[in-house]
Formats: sequence, structure tokens, C-alpha cells
Amino acid sequence: MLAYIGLGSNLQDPEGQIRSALQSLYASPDIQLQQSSSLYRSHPMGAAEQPDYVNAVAKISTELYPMELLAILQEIERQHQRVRTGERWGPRTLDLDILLYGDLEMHTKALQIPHPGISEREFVLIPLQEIDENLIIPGKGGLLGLIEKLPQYQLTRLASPDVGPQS
Ligand code: A4P
Ligand code: MG
Repeated sequence: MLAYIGLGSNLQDPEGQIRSALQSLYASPDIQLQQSSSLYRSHPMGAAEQPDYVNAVAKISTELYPMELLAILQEIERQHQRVRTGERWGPRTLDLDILLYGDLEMHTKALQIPHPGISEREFVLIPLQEIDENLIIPGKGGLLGLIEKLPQYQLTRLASPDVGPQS
């Protein structure tokens, strides 16, 4: 199954956190890292009193079920000293979201796929476009059409990632 993972960090060397998380995905035995986007700097969505984020998207293939994949992503978050404060959209060392899992649509409390914020987030859609601009987001439509509707928050493209099959 092909899936797309959104990575975000705005604490403790965000760029390093994202590179390290990509490395963890690459090293995970049940996950094959197919491609990763460039890293992007983005203004915080939500509470303004927090540092800018670094965001990226990874395309993976896996035979894990969605809940199994989520458990592995949360374990990687824990390894990156993620502490859940309960504050929604607050600062974090590492956030890993399942953006897409094949063409699956699921809406449970534990897991919502596609990720509910996907169609309004420039820091998700632009890195996705870099990987596969013909993507269809189940229930939401074509990626390029969603990008056209975005208010432009402006992303700054940082470096290409130096881990995984591209290196
Ligand atoms: N969960 C449900 N669906 C999913 C999914 N598709 N992927 C559940 C991952 N998790 C999913 O997540 C809370 C619970 O959501 C999980 O236990 C899981 O069962 P969390 O990571 O603890 O909470 P959160 O991330 O603080 O909440 P939320 O609402 O998911 O926040 P977001 O949407 O991840 O937003 N600004 C910029 N520029 N860049 C960012 O990356 N990120 C956020 C966080 C805010 N502002 C940002 C960014
Ligand atoms: Mg999250």
C-alpha cells in the first residue's frame, strides 16, 4: 500500500528533527521510504506565538494496517522527545501525520484518513505536489485544484533531504 506521511517540527532544531525522522522511516523494517519532498519553512498555523515550522512529506509503501502504521509513527515521535501537552496546534519537536493511505477513507476517533486538514494546508499540499502532482485526494478532489484554492501563506523551500533512496 502506498501512503503519504506529513512531517512537522518547530522546536529543538526543526530541520534536524525532520531529517532524523526521515532517517527513522527509512530504517523502519516495515516501511519502505519511496520518496521524500524538500524541506519547507512555514508560518505557524494556529497559535501565532510559536516558532516557524519545518515541514516535509514522505511517500512510503507498507503492508502495515493504518492503525499499525500510526503506532510506529507515534513511537518515532516519542523517540524525538515529543511531549503531548494537550494544547491543540501547539509547538512540537515532531509531528507525524498519516495524510493518505491508498485511496482509503476512514473516519474514526483514533484515525481520520485523509488527514482532515489536508486540503487547507499549503505546507502539506506543496510538498505533495513535488512528489506526485496528479494525486487525487479521496473525498476532496485533485491535488492541483486544491492548490489553486489555497490562500498563499508562502512557504520557503529549504534543502532537499539527504536521506533515503534519493541520496
Ligand atoms: N489522528 C487522527 N487522524 C490522524 C492521522 N491521519 N494521522 C489522531 C495521525 N494521527 C491522527 O494527534 C492527536 C491524535 O490524532 C492522535 O493520537 C491520533 O490518534 P496529535 O499528533 O497528538 O495532536 P496534534 O498533532 O496536536 O493535533 P492535530 O489536530 O492533529 O494537529 P495537526 O493537525 O497535526 O496540526 N503549522 C505549520 N506551519 N506546520 C505544521 O506542521 N502543525 C500543527 C499541528 C499546527 N500548526 C502547524 C503545523
Ligand atoms: Mg498530529
